[in-house]
Amino acid sequence: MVNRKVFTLDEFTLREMRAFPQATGELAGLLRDVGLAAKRVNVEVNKAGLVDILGDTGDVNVQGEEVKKLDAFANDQLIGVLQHGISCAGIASEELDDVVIFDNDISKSSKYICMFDPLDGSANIDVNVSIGTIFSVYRRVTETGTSLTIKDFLQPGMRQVAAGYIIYGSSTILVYATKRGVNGFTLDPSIGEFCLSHPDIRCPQNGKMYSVNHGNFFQYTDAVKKYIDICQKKNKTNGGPYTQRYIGSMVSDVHRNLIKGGIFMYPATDAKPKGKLRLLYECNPLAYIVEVAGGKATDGKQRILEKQPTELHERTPLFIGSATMMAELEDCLANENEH
Ligand code: AHM
Ligand code: MG
Repeated sequence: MVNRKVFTLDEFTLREMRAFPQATGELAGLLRDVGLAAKRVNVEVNKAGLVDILGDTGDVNVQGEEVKKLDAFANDQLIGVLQHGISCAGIASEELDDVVIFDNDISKSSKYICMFDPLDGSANIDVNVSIGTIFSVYRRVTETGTSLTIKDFLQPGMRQVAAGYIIYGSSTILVYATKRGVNGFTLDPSIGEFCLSHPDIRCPQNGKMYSVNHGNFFQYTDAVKKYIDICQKKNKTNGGPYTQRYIGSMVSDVHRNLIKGGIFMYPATDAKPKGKLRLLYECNPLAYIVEVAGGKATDGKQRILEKQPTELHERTPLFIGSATMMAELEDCLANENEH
């Protein structure tokens, strides 16, 4: 039997690069670096439950290394590969208060910056539920060769050059988008390569799943409650009632909805009037991916990708998913926004 050709992540990004004769390969290099960090994180995530069995509960493991929490480990891996790569001038992370500007000549002359949530859904680590890494790539706005400034990081999401995520789940998948499309690569553990498994992902226009934290229901606005009510009822046009799915790892909920069709919501609540999720490294990258795939993402009033960030760690309400479901939601929110 002749095996069909399977593209690895590297092959695929290099092939894509050929479409741009002026491309330098820096973006392909950056994606390869993120893929490398993801493989290392994957190894640690897969043995997360073994720490107790092996007795590594103290601060130092059997190799004499400090035992790190997985989110801190993921953060260090990403910074390590990007800092020592040739494509990234600096990073921002959910784990760090401030940006990290790479202060070596190669990094300074790189044209990209990267922002990430190293381990989204980290409350799920201890209970074997899927978690993920989310990342976002921008071209810097300051001159290459100079030091980055905060301006390089506070760019609206529509300026993203690429965005992606990795889910450490029943299998490990890396999905990334550029303006040319969204593609998914499943890790083949036998060869340690991400292989193209989901070419040209399109988000179904409609879906039957909605994802929201129902525990917060009484803190939502009337318009959001009204939409949830629609989700739970049968009506002629939508084929409802929809199915409720909420993992508590947004990256996994959004991935499922991207493949099967659906909507994910993290609205403002009384306790969190700006919502919970972070604009720069959670909402923007997922909004970019979902929009390139044909879906939509808003904060209830404005397109997520058009929001001008003012702070590195700012939060925003998020509504994201299949275009028809988003239109149905926007109908409910329209009245509220008029008042
Ligand atoms: P994290 O980055 O600290 O993991 O927080 C983000 C997560 C999302 O993945 C998830 O959708 C949400 O928080 C769940 O929050 P809640 O328990 O309030 O519903
Ligand atoms: Mg997160």
